[in-house]
Parts: sequence; structure tokens; C-alpha cells
Amino acid sequence: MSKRAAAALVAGAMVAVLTACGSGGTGSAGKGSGHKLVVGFSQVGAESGWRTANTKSIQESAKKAGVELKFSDAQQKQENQIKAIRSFIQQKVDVIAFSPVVESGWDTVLKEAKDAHIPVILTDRSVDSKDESLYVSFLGSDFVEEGKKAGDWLVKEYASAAGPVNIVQLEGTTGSAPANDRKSGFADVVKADPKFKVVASQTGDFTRAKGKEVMQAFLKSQPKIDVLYAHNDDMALGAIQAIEEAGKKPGSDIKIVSVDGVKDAFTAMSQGKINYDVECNPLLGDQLMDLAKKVKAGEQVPRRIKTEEGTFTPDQATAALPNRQY
Ligand code: GYE
Repeated sequence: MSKRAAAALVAGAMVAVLTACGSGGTGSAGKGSGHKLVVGFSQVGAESGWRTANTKSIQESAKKAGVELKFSDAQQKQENQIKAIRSFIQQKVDVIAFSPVVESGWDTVLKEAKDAHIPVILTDRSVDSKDESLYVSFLGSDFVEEGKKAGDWLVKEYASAAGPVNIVQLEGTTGSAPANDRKSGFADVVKADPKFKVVASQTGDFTRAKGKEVMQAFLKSQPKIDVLYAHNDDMALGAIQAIEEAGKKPGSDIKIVSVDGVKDAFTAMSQGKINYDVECNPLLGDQLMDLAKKVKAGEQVPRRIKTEEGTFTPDQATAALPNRQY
């Protein structure tokens, strides 16, 4: 063998060794030495400020944790998520994580993942499957609790008012866990006093554009609206535009209670346009990567991990605004 050929061989071998070490990630992450943990993640879409922050958190945390993330955006369609999950199964990823657009209709595809021995982690939203062996853990907020917090605020705010208090509700995506639970949690609290009346309730699909459109329709069809309860901030922000265009003052002519706690909503609160915001934390990335590593390593993980979150008055939101991350 020529000297040159021998040198090339040695160099080649070194590159191979370096590559193997470099992709090893953080020890326990891989299936063995030389393999990064591969997580297939199916995201709901890009419907809201919350979602954008959630996506960024997951992508950044994956990088930090040395996890190879296969990211897929379902554009708010369940069929796209089912396709993405099937493709993750075909690619033999180590762990599948997803945030289900709606609650029902997952058993078949989750069974396919189970048969392929790929563990599934639910993040942000849950499914209504009866068979709990179809996923290993669910990481996210308690949406019923969020709805209750919105209702609690309303009850206090109108404690000494005569009534009726006419409420319009902008619901999240039909069939989604946050829409179902935020609606029922709120209803449970306000039903205690018959002066509270939900006079209209319709989906705004968690988007600004739909929130505005539906609020315009409410303003036309309802002779008296006292309160808007929006299942997320983006719909509330769209509705604020509709209210202002109708010549009314959001925050005083119509009081607004919303959920999420994103920066744009805090800005609106500092301007007196939203009266109360229930926080829902989108920064789930670090916890998700940690869970995925543990699951792959065969460690026992909790079946349910709840996110800690607070509530904000306009004063609290104004104070928090300069340091708000999302
Ligand atoms: O509140 C909303 C988003 O599932 C908690 O989805 C999430 C919700 C969030 O579109 O803004």
C-alpha cells in the first residue's frame, strides 16, 4: 500500500470515530453508543401565539438536549397527525410525542405505535382513549382548572351586580381538549348563580381571524353583551378589533376574560382592554426531552405531569410584561 493510501485510510478511520462520538449526545439519550435519541413530534399547527412559543420551546430544548427531532406540523388537521405518526413508526423513531388536535379517534394509530414498540408521550393536549396502555405519559396543563379560574374571577367581579350578566363565549377548536375543558370548568362555576347567562357560544378555532369574525356576528345578533369569555388570547385579540370597530370599548363596555397569558394579551391588558388572563404555560420543551430520555432508558415516569400556572390582573400583567418570554 502506498504511503498516501495508508494516510487516507487512517484519516478516514478518524473521521468515522469522531462522527460516532459526536452523535452520541448525552450518554443515556441514545439506544447505545453512537446514536442520538430520535423523537418524532407531531404539532397541532401554528394557530396562536401560544403554539408558536410551544414549537420554539420544543425545538430549542431538543437541540440543547442533543435529541434529533423530527418535527411535523399538522395544520390543525387530525388526518395529518395520523399520517405523521404512521411515518414516524415507519422511520422507527425512538419515541413519538404529539399534541392531539382533537380528543377522539386515536386508538387505531396508537395501537400501531404500541405494536411497533414505540412509546408515545402526549404533550399539551390529551386523548379520550379508554386504553391507558396506548401512551406512557401526559405532560400539560389542567384545562378544567383554567376554565374554573376564569369563572371564579367573573363571580367575584360581579358579586354585587344585579344581573342578568350576559356572556358570549369564543370556544377553541371543536373537539379539542382545551375547548371542551375550558368550557365545562367555566360552566361549572358560573352555574351556581342564575344571573350569569351564556347567551351565545361558538368556535373561533383558537385564531385571531376567526375570533374577530365570530365576535362581529355576536355583536350583530346580541342586543346586550356584558362579558366575553375567550378560550385563548388570540381569539380575544381578534374580538377586541371587532368590538372597537363596532364603536365599543373592550375592557369596560364589554369585559374580557381570556386564557394563555401571551405577551400581546399582556400589552392589551396594560391598555385596559382585557380584564383578566388565566395563564397556560407553553414552555414544555425541557420537560418533554427529559421525559423522552427517561422513557427510552426504561425508567418509570409519572403518567400525568401537570404544569404550574397562575392568573393575571391588568396590574400584574403590566408588571410582568417586560420580562415575559412568550
Ligand atoms: O391555549 C391555544 C392553542 O392546547 C393549550 O392551543 C393549547 C391551546 C392554547 O391554540 O392558544
